Amino acid sequence: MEVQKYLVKLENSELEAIQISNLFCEALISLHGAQVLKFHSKKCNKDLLWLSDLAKFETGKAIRGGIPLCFPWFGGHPTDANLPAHGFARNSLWQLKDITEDTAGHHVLIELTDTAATRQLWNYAFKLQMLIHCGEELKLEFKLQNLDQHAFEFTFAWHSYFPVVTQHASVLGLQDTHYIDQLDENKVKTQTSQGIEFTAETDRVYPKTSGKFIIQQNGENHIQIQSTAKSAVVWNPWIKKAERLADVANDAWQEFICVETGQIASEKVSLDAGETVQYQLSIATA
Ligand code: TA6
Repeated sequence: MEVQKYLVKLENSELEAIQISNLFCEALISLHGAQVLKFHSKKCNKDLLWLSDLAKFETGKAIRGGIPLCFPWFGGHPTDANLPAHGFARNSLWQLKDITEDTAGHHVLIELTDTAATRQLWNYAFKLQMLIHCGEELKLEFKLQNLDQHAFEFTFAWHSYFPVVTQHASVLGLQDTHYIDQLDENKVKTQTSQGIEFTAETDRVYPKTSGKFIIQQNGENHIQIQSTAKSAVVWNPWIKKAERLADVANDAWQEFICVETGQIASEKVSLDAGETVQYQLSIATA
């Protein structure tokens, strides 16, 4: 595996990333967090991911944009508020294991295994692999092995940021599902409308969904999302929360929405010792 030619340094940072360019796409993948930061589809000359202009590339800190991985818990830790929001995977340095190229594009394998640092936060032995396919579509595979003597439970999400004009965007595919409104005392509500439009801060966890969604822009199909994971989250910070986020420009709330997919809330996963579980996500122009 000859990988040096793909490695670049992130802007104003010592952190390394993998730069991919092929017939189908340009992509940038940070080894910190195994995070796809950029994906440009050449077929329709479109960026499929949003990355904040104020994103910081610092060890141990989450990068704002692209596809951060929330693992082994989504949101705040269920019992200890001192632990990092969304777990430690997105704040950890992963190991590059392989980069292959074929007629379908490039395939990048990155791995995270337990360390003394992760065991301080979550005391289990595991191997987590992310296989990232950069071709006509962007495909991610999450493969988790329980290497511990004990079963463990986890929640996770690909916390994907998509470029839109927020006030003219809508999300299709969640009609008639239930969601937890994280901005209204976690009340459980029903998604009655066909599309989700954005007129204020929006932060909804949908535990059980089809895993198939379309982001529309001005009523036209823009990006399609398909996941084998059951849960979804729809988030936009809107004006006030964006002002409180140091790595989001004050007016940048209108540049993106998050449509996240994973296993969250009632859909948390229990994995027996020695067992393996996999999930897939694909993102493409609609
Ligand atoms: O996307 C849902 C969410 O849990 C929101 O509540 C908001 O906190 C967002 O994630 C971003 O979290 P972060 O820790 O990346 O700032």
